[in-house]
Amino acid sequence: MTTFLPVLYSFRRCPYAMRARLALYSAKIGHEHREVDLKNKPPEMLKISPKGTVPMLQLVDGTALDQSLDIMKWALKDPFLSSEDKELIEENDTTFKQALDRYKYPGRYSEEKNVNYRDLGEIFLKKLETRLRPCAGGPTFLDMAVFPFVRQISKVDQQWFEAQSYPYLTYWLDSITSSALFQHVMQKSSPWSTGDDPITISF
Ligand SMILES: N[C@@H](CCC(=O)N[C@@H](CS)C(=O)NCC(=O)O)C(=O)O
Repeated sequence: MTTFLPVLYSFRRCPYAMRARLALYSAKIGHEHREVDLKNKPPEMLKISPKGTVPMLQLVDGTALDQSLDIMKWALKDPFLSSEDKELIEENDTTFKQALDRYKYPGRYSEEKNVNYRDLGEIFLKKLETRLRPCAGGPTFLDMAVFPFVRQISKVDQQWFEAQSYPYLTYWLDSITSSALFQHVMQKSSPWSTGDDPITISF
């Protein structure tokens, strides 16, 4: 018998795809995983979502969700988000992400002279330090939405990050990084192409 499942087009290291996978796996939503080679995107994906970004979740009715936050909301059944959480996610996806990219890849973007992008990123980290705590019931929507990006900045220069005073943020990062959920989400797979055996994620 053929079972139809949503299909997730993903890229292991993409922080947007990571947050979508965290939500799908924590909500235990069975799906087919298709790893995408971003330099050679599958035509099946481009056909239903021509903008060609990952993550993209194709629902069983054919609808394409091509924004990571929409995938998270769908997986977590439109959870209530406080205005504070919404603002933090918005800041993560705009000013923090811009600073992160410019700090991580100096020279790749148009950068303003004399701007220290790591310092700019720290404005957000300082807010998170007062806000985030590991949650006994597993990561919250906010945790999953910002974690992949905070993890990235902590790894650009790990020695520097560890020398800063972010005790709560560090504890929060470690608790998610060492979780079974995160290990599951970060499993490796080869890029998918037409005709490959499906990789089914089931719970
Ligand atoms: N706003 C999108 C952004 C997704 C995005 O930019 N993903 C990157 C990979 S991390 C991508 O697919 N870029 C297209 C490419 O590299 O060709 C979302 O939240 O899902």
